[in-house]
Formats: sequence, C-alpha cells, structure tokens
Amino acid sequence: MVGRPRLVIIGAGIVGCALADELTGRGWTDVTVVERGPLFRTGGSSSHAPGLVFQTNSSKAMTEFAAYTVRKYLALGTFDQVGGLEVATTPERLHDLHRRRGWAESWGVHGEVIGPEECARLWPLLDRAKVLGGYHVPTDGLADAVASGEAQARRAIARGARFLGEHTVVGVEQRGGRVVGVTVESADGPRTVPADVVVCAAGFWGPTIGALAGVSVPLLPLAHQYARSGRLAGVRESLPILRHQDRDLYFRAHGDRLGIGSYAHRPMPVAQHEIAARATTMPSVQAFTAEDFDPAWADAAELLPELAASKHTDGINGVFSFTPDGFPLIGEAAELEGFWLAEAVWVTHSAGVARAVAELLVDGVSTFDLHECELNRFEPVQLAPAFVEERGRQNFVEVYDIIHPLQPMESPRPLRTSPFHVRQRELGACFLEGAGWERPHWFEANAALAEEVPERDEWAARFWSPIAAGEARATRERVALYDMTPLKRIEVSGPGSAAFLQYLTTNDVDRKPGSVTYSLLLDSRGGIRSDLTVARLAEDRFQVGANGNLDLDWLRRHAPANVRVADLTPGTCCIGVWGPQARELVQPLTDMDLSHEGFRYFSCRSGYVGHVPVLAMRVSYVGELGWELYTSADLGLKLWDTLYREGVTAGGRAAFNSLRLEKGYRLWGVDMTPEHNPYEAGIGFAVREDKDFLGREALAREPVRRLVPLLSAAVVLGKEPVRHAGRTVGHVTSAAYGHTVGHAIAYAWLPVELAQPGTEVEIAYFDRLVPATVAAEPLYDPKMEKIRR
Ligand code: FAD
Ligand code: THG
Repeated sequence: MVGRPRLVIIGAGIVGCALADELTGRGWTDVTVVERGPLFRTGGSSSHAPGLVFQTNSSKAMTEFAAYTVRKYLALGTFDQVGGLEVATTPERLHDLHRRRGWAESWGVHGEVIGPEECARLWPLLDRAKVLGGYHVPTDGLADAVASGEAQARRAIARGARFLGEHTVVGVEQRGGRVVGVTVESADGPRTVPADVVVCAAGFWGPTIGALAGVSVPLLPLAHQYARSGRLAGVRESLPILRHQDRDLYFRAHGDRLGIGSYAHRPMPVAQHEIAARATTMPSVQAFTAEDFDPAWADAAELLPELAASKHTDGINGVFSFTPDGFPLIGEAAELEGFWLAEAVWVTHSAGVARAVAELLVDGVSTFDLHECELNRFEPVQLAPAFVEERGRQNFVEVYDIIHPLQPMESPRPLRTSPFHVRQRELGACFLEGAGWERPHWFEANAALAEEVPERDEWAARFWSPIAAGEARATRERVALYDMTPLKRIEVSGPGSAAFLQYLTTNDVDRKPGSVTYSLLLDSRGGIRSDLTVARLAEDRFQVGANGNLDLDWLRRHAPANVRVADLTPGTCCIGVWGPQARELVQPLTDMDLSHEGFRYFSCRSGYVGHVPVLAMRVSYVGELGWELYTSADLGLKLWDTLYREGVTAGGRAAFNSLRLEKGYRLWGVDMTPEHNPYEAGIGFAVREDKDFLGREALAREPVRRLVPLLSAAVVLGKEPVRHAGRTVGHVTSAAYGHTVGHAIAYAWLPVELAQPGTEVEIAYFDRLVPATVAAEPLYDPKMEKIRR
C-alpha cells in the first residue's frame, strides 16, 4: 500500500465508532464507516446495552482493555464512575472475590473486598442478612454506549472519516486473495466502496459478513434478558453497578428504577438467517419471554426485598455475541488478506479493543498482549459451527460461575485424541482439555506411586492428585512416557526454508541436517511471539515444534513463495521418553546409536523403534535424559505398546508441569508473552544478535523486569500479585509443587532490583499473604548433568 490506506469499517456500533476514532487519531483518515441502521442508535447490541463496565478479569489484556475504555470514556464525558460492587451470598463466592481482587491488583486495577456493612452502605437496598461480603472497585461504572460511540464518531468525522448510515453491506469484493472493497445497498441503490482494508465490526452479524468474505467468524449470537423495575424509593443514579453472581444477575440504576440483567435463563441462540429475516429497526431486540425472567425476578427480590412490591417492565431479550472461549475475535483473517475482524467485543472492552486493532493496522503490533484474542488462535475443529454453538452456549451458562483455571468444559468431548488414548483410558487417565485435545493430567494406575506431599488448600488441590508426585519422581529416578502429541508440529520446506527460518527466528537455525535448535519468534517490537524447537531434517526441510495455531498462522503469513508451511500435528504423534533409564529402555529396541556421543543433545535422526519408523529428537522439556519419538498417527499405538512395560511409568501433565518448572523451562502464553523480550524472560541465550532477524532492531538489552522463580510457602495457582514492602511489584505466572526440589515454586515477573536471589516477597493468594523468596535458577540440575550424559 502506498500512502494512507483506504479503510472501510462495517458497523457503527460502539466498536466501529471507537475504531474510527483510534485510526483517525493515528493519521489514517481515509475511513468510511458503513452502517445498515440509522446513526447512531443503529439497532445493534450497543443501542440498548445498559453499559455496565466491570473491569476485573482473569485476563490481563481484558482488564487492560476495560481500564483503557474507562479512562477514554471518562475523558469523553460518557462514563459515570459510580463504582462496581460484586456481592457474595455464599462462602465460596466470598472466597473467590479475593481471587478476583488479586487479578485486578496484578493487572493494575484497585479493588477491595469489603464486609456486609460496607456493602449495605454502598447499596442500601441490599438485604444485609443475605450478603457475606463484597468486592468493590471504585473506578468501575456505566458507559453510555450510544453516546460513547457517537462522541468517538464525531471526533473521527472531524478528522475526515465518513459515516454512511442506512448503507447495508451486501458483498465483500476481492481480487487475487485480497479484499478490494465492499458493495453496499442504500436508498440510492447498490454501489461499491473501494478499500485496501476492511474491518468487520458488525457485532453479532459477524458470521453473515464473514460468509460474504469467505471467512470463518466463530461467534454465537445469544439473547440475554434485561428488564426494569418500577420506581423505587431507595434507587438513585449514583448507586454502584452491582453483580449478584450467585444468581447470575446484575443491576444498575436508571433514575429511580433498577435495570436487571439475567444470565440465569436457558441459552437462547439466534441463527444468522433469523437475524436477516427479522431486519426490523431493532434487530438486536427480540420479544421478551417473561416466563424465562420470572425466576430471576424472584431471586432479585430475595437480595433486594423492596423489589417484591414491584413488577418488572420493559423487558427485552437482547442479542449479543459469545465466542467458544469468551475472548473477542481480533485480527486479519487467514482466508482473505486485508479483511480484519473486531468482533465479539463488549462495551466494557470496546475502546481497548479498538485501540489494539488500530495499533495492529498502523504499527503492525499492539501494546496489548493479544494472544488470547487473536482470531487465528482456533484450531480447524474449533471453527465447526457445532463447536462454536456448543461452547458459546456453555460460556453463556458459565458466565458468572466460579471456574478453576484448569477446569475444562464438559462438551463436546472427546474431540481430539492421540493414538494412545485407548491405553491412557485403560490406565485411568484423568483427562483435561487443551486446544481440543484430551490430555491426561495423571493416571489412577499410578496410585501406588502417590507420595505424601505438603498439604495444599482446596483450590490448589483441585484437578491435582498426589499421584502426580509419584509420576514426577518416576521420571527423575527411572523412566516415564509422556504424550506430546498435542505439541504443534509444523513442517517448513522448500528451497527458501532455511533463509526464511533464519530471518523469522532469533537463533542460528541454519545448521547441518540433524540439528535441533531452540529459537524464538519475535514481533517487530522484539516481543516474544513464541518459542520453538527447529529441527533440520534435510537441506530444505525443517520440523518446527511450536506452541499453537498462532505459530502456524505467523509462519504462513511470512512465508515467501518458495517455502511451504504445513501442519503435521493431526497426522502424527509423539511420545516423550524421559528419565535416567530412557537409554536402557529404548536402545534395545533400535539400531540407532543412542549413546551420548552417538546421538547428541539437541540433535535428531530417523530410525526404527521395533516395527515403528520414528523421528527421534534428543530434547526434553522435563529436564531429563531422553528423546521425543515421533511417528505417523496410524503407528502411534504400536509405538506406545513397544515402549510401555513393567517399570515404565505413564506421566501426565501435572507431573510434567512440576518438572518443567523445576528446570525453569518457560511456557509461552503463560510465563512470557509478546509483552516481554527474550532478555527479560531469561532466554537471551536463544538470540544471536550477530545475524539479521525479525525484531532485532527493537531489542532493548537492559531489562527493567525479569522472570524469576520464587520458592513459596504454599502452592498457588498463577496470576496472583506479588508484593514487596507492602507494594505491588509484579505477578505470578506459573506455579506448581517441585517434587524433586521439595518446595512450592512460583515463577513471577519482578522489577530487576528485586530479582536478586534471596529477596523476600509476598504472594497475595486469596485472602492471605504467602511468603516467598526469589531463588537462583534453574532449581534442578543447574550443571545439566542429568541431560548431557
Ligand atoms: P453492535 O452494536 O451490534 O454494532 C454492529 C453494527 O453493525 C450494527 O449497528 C449493525 O447494524 C451493523 N451491521 C450489521 N450488519 C451490517 C451490514 N451488512 N452492513 C452494514 N452494517 C451492518 N456489554 C457490556 O460491556 N456491559 C453491559 O452491561 C452489557 N449489557 C448488555 C445487555 C444486553 C441486553 C445486550 C444485548 C448486550 C449487552 N452488552 C453489554 C454487550 C454489548 O452490548 C455488545 O457486546 C456491544 O454493544 C457490541 O458492540 P458492537 O459495536 O460490536 O456491535
Ligand atoms: N518439544 C519440542 N518443541 C517444543 C517444545 C517441546 N516447542 C514448543 C515448546 N516446547 C518450546 N519450549 C521449550 C523450552 C525449553 C526447551 C525446549 C523447548 C529446552 N531448553 C534447554 C535449556 O533451556 O536449557 C535447551 C536450550 C538450548 O540448548 O538451546 O530444552 O517440548 N520438540
């Protein structure tokens, strides 16, 4: 593109308006916003969203989107900062409010857990006998969605943007795999608006627009009920927004009436063809089904007794979008160059998401960590409409549930299974889910190995078993098999592949065939997009061990014509054979020379294990001697049966996580993200600054913060704030009990001046402070004697 690109934004809801503002504010002023309804009460979700903005979220990015939205709308004068209150009516909820408060502290939002008296002071209508306590965030409040949209649109218009109301997009025009414009229909008939970039901000119409463009938009429109009370004496505009999550309800004041939203009803999905068929002036409002709301009203009246004398009025079934994982859809579609999505965004996150999209478009990289939100995070199976529908419904049902970080959704499962699945079931695997894969966390068959371990609190004990301690021990002392099939495997081949990977990753990967290199993907700002193992199988063929679909997408986007990028994952499988006896186990089964000299650490080779052709890679994420053995999916079971025998332990993810933390191996997306550079993350050894690679220019070498291990007095969950001298100084990333080191471990980001071993800190874990000490890493086998032998 030469000069300023021509942009078309589809939809003038709060997201489209915010995006027009953010883009024109960055100098991209050739912006046309096309909107099917009238401006600015368009008939979309924003038109009657009550606009409650609760900032606290387990996700750092989502909290930051919300905090930015609050700041921006406050400045625009469209935000009423009444504060937010979440009340607890059960001990479990009260406990969880402390966890939520901790997230907010970690991500820079201040909130407090308060007692019932204080709750009643903030909300005099509450039945204080029902309330055990609450979580109060003074900076939360109410966004006027239409006014916020319009104010941003006006600013964009002043900078040159055009807003075309009552212009319906009926076609997305493309040429040579690139978007070139949209066709709109208006009172003046059809016409095409040319564009270099099209951003779809069409809210729950997203899948319909996506279909015009040939792009999957994995969201489910669901109706959600909202109604008002009659006039109530105690209601005034300044009441904080209120959540009663134990009954799936939320409240705000409208003058002297209350607005009540409910997630307690059955999920009510709305098909795209129904939306089109009901293209009335308010397509986002469906007929109110009072019978679905009656139980919610009764529950509301239990918390707020004054409601009992009133009746609900003005009810709507209002439609908005749910995604399979609850995160928005941000980014450029893999299917069509220049076609972007800003979809499934709440009012709460609208300005933040718009800023992120504008940054991506203008700068090529965002200041937010978007890995949870990027459109191309989904695996192909997760784009199936049936999957999107089932997970969307479940997200609606669970919206206010107390969810453990490891808790998987119950259906649709099983979805992806490795060839070893049948054996894993025989061994009594406790399965959790990741990227659609069934992943054993431990095996009941190993119950005899279970160890006495220090007591954990009820939260840390969930989705965990002392059997994992035995599996970890067996790996350190004998040998264990780990199912590494879910590890994303990407083949990069073709004449340009070596030069391509050499430029795209940080380490020297242009080494001889048979070499394996730990290397990083950086974005243009030097932020870590992924950590990879790059195995050179031949002059022009590499196998890349990656972290997920975003890596596949990144490689594909950057690959020149003479490079082919293919996902090998579904057709192949992998077993990690790790432990001091790994060599004794595998050597008799193979002609490959597995001696330390014959098969070097971080090298790979093809051969046979019994009847099975394998690619063997001497790599170990658990920090023990051993190999990853890859084969095709059809032979997976044979490989497992060839290796598994008396004295060999099947290990699960719980043990795996403990072992990798002892060894200090980072997990991308959890320990490090695009917000961090390799030096801060402690993996500068994988950067070769003497060569040219994407992101090199931007690498700052003097870190201001570091990722360090803490030895903590208790096992925590992750995401907790870390304090020093009473001040918040960082947050926990991953945590586990280290069974070999005999201590609870928590990795955390800390300012450099506090990153020295020996520094005492505190982890705010629920309602208590857990003492912790910065340690030197790695905690296990710092001399690499276990691996290099
Ligand atoms: P929309 O506002 O729906 O805008 C999309 C626009 O695209 C529409 O104006 C539509 O007309 C236009 N469009 C569609 N198709 C075409 C086409 N072919 N051509 C041109 N234009 C097209 N969120 C919160 O944060 N807090 C809340 O308290 C809250 N409460 C809610 C309560 C209810 C009852 C509902 C329904 C939603 C609530 N939400 C809340 C969610 C929030 O309203 C939405 O997430 C948000 O408004 C979505 O904004 P948007 O701009 O993406 O979509
Ligand atoms: N196996 C394979 N590929 C992978 C992973 C894996 N790719 C994604 C993810 N896991 C990458 N993460 C790591 C982290 C650490 C190591 C390997 C993969 C590792 N590091 C050694 C160290 O830090 O001491 C060696 C580094 C080096 O010698 O350069 O082993 O599990 N196939």
